[in-house]
This record gives sequence, C-alpha cells and structure tokens, in this order.
Amino acid sequence: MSDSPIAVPPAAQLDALSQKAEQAFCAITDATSAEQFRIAWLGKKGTLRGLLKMIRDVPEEQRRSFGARVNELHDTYEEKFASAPWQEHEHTGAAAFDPALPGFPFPQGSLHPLMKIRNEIRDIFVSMGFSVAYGPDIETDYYNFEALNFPEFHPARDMQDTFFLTATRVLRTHTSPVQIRTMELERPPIRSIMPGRVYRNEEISARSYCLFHQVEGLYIDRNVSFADLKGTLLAFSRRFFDDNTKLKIRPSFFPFTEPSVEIDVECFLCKGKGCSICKQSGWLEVLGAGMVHPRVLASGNIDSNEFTGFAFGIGIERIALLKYGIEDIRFFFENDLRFLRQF
Ligand code: 2NM
Repeated sequence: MSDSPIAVPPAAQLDALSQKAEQAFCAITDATSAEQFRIAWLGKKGTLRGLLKMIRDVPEEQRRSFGARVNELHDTYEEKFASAPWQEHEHTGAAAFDPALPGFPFPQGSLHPLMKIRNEIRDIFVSMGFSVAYGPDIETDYYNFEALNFPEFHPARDMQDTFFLTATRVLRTHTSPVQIRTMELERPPIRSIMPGRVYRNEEISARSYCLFHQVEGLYIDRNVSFADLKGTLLAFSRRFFDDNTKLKIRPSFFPFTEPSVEIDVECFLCKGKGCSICKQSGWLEVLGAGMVHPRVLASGNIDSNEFTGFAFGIGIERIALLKYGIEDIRFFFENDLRFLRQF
C-alpha cells in the first residue's frame, strides 16, 4: 500500500456501492449466483471486506464516520446473506425435490417513476372526492380543439404543433377532451380528474418530448368560485409537496378558461431560498388552471347561468424531473433498466 493519502471513497460513493450491493443481492436467483455474491461482496477479496481494510488508512477526522458506515454496510449484507430464506437449501442439502423449502426470490418489476407520481397525484384528489376518468388517445378535431374554444386559426391547430392523423383526427394534445366527454355524460356536481398520455409535435430535447403525461381536473357545480380553485390546489400542493407550501398565482391565458392562471409552488428543496432546482427563484412552475370558459361549459351542455367550474392541468414529467432531480426527460421513455431500477 502506498504511503501517500489513499483514495477514500467519499459518502456519495458509499451510497452508490450500497445500491450496487443491494442490486447484486436482489439478483440472486440460485445457488450459483448466491456463491458469486458471497465471493464478490463478502469474501476475503470481496468489495465490503476491502472497504473494511481501508478504514485504518482514512485520515483521522473522517475515520469514525467512514468506519461506522462501512461496518454497517458490511454487517447488513453479511446478515442478509446468512439469513436469506433460501439458505435452508444448503443446510438440508435437499437431494430430492422438496416443495416445502423456501424458493429463491423471483425478480420483480416496479412501477415506472411517472406512474408513481401519477398515482400519488390521483390518490390525493380521490381522497378529496374526485373520480377518475379516461378517454381515447386519438381524438377528433372537435373534442381536442373546437369544443375547448380554440379558435380556427389557433397555432396549436397547426401541423407544426399537433400530430394530425387525418384532416379531422389528431393525437390529443391534452387530456381536456376527456372533460368535454365527461360533461356530456354527467350532470353537475362534477368532480373528476383525467390522467393520461398526450402528444405534441415538438423537437425532441432534454426538456421536451413528442409525448408526455398530464393529470387534468375539473370541478363544476353551483357557486364554484376562484376561491375554491385556490383552496383545492393549495390543499393538493400541501399534501404533495410540503405541509407549509405556499403558492404564487400569476395571470395567464388558456383558450378554455377565463380567467386563467399559472401557479408556482414554493420550491420544496430550498423552501423558497433559491437553489439549482428552482433556478434561484425559490418557486417552481407546476400548475395551470382557471375558471372554465362559458363556451366550454356550453360544449358540454352545461348552462353557464346556473353552473360554474374550475379546471387545472399538471404535467407529470415536469414534477417527476424536479422531484427526482433528473436532467433529461428522455430517460423516462428509453426504458433503460439501469435508470428504472433506481425507483
Ligand atoms: C390546464 C390549464 C388550465 C383545463 C381546462 C379544461 C376544460 F376542459 F375544462 F376546459 N380542462 N383542462 C386546463 C385549464 C388545463 O393545463 C395546463
């Protein structure tokens, strides 16, 4: 061993190693891979033993915390390995097939990070009394634009921005068409959210992709006001982000709502102080919302003299990028297991 200061894995590398150990442990499927794990991680020349030997070479100030973490990591996996249910195979030396012995673990999938976020959002609104509605990915021009008060020459109606399948069929550019379908089918009070995949004919980059996911919501009843919109979205934000989250509501424009707003949520990472996630602003743009335009209510055969409502939209990718600190939206669509296994 050289006498110059040795390269001590910093905390972040210990985290990575601990993740790798867990992955390797979870990948054990039979006696051979169990033995490979033992040799690679716990054996005399194994990674965890190697780390234990490094402790004495760590500079004094860091030795205690480094040693504690390495010991914990080593003991965890020694214990996990020794007490794994399939170890019984070894002890009984089961020569004949014994169906009573515990099996080796079967590799299990997990939810895609986008679906995790979608489920969290959905569960919060369901707990507030919203139902969940779905609709088709292929929509007519009527449901995607006309019923939602997009004028005939609105830029979203251009081939540049929307995937047209035929002159009148499009890949939906938002889940709002489901809201029109819901209004056609149900009478107020309507309290419904619409999660789903939407498509935009955009140049693909780290920030935008040709498809993404939304949760939109709609609340229509007598006397629904802008205060209800604020209260509902504040309650949602406090459940989803943080108990004390503040909102900043800015005027905006959408064809289907009037007035329209964009809502910033106080950055959950720095609590508004300014950090790299919120680009030093202290705020994250996460929601669009507004009072449903009377013409949109009319499309749904709802009398705007009797009923009012609010609607909102949340981009799932955007929240997932922020929450997990991912810098490129394309990771969500490549299905690389090295990415997906982290969730
Ligand atoms: C948003 C922002 C603001 C919205 C409006 C409607 C409908 F159909 F009721 F008019 N659905 N969704 C809406 C309003 C969506 O997404 C950013």
